[in-house]
Amino acid sequence: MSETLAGEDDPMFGLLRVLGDDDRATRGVGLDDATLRRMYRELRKLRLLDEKMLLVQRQGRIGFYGEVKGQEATPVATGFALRGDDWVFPGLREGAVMLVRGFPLATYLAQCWGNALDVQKGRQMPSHFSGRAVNQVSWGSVIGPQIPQAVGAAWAMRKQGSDAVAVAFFGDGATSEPDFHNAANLAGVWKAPVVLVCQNNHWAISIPSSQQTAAPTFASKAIAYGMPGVRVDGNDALAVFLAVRDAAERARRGEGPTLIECVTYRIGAHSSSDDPTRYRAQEEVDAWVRRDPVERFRRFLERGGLHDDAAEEALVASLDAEIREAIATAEAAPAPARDTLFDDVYGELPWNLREQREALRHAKPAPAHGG
Ligand SMILES: Cc1ncc(C[n+]2csc(CCOP(=O)(O)OP(=O)(O)O)c2C)c(N)n1
Ligand SMILES: [Mg+2]
Repeated sequence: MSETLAGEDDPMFGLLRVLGDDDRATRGVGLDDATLRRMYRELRKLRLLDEKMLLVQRQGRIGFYGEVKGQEATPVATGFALRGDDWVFPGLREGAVMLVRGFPLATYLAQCWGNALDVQKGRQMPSHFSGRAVNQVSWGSVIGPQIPQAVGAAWAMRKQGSDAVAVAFFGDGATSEPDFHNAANLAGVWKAPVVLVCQNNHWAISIPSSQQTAAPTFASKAIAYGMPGVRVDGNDALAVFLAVRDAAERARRGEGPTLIECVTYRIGAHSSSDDPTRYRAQEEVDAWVRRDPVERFRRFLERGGLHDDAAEEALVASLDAEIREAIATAEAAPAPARDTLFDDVYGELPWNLREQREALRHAKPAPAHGG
């Protein structure tokens, strides 16, 4: 990660960093102390949330969970860099941008249970978060379609006279999908107000990023589409904040898209269904644990006198209580009303579905799970 490449003065080949090797900031980013502390709170919250939700999954209380462990800096920093009217199109691990932008935690987590508190009414796979209230569409299970969707949304906003921008997140693996190329090409040609953020976490399930492309960096793919590319230390929340904020401002000014590569690492498994010990070495994981984005940010705050052990203890206790309460609230919600099955697809329900809805209304309730 810290290795820069030939032509390192070029942002596509260098590595934008704010935190130095000693975890002190090498430049200002224009955030006050209270905001820096809030940023750390969000980073720590995501880490604790993953730990607890993985246990919930292992206890069989939800069917699936996708961790962001090791990659928290990008969703958190992006949440701080965007404006409320911007739109977010996540890849596989950026649901939590929603939390940073004010979406309630219990409602967010209810998505994992697919119950009545879930804004998606139980229609998505667990962990595929979304929230219209904070302009965030759902994760898709399919790799790539969110990228052209973001470009289209960005272009539509521009046509409507808004200066809001769209952000598309996607993994290193997704850059091999046709959708990435179609979207990046169109974004370049149209100068769409979109920020394309590639989370290069070094793995696409069991395929290492070295087998994903022959290009020297993912950021350098920007050349082909006529847009700037920026390679960023994705485990440095302040660097990601700068990169996303600058790219968003550029897009707002009508200067078009930017491709940002966040160089990071998936410390956890691909998902709760994966066993990464089958395909990667523990030494590699350990090397990245030493560059943990949450711990680096903590040390940065400590070096600046903004945090200490007592503050950490209080923070963890407060987050622990907040998360426990949100999980309890989310899990306690009842199943979605059966009628909701027929909502949201048709403006006017066709006769056959009206018949089915009536039949369901008069049917006996299904036996409870396991009954
Ligand atoms: C079109 C498509 N192909 C394959 C898959 C199976 N699949 C799910 S996640 C994944 C890897 C994605 O890797 P990357 O884009 O790097 O994202 P990451 O999981 O590392 O965040 C694959 C191949 C899929 N869901 N959709
Ligand atoms: Mg990946």
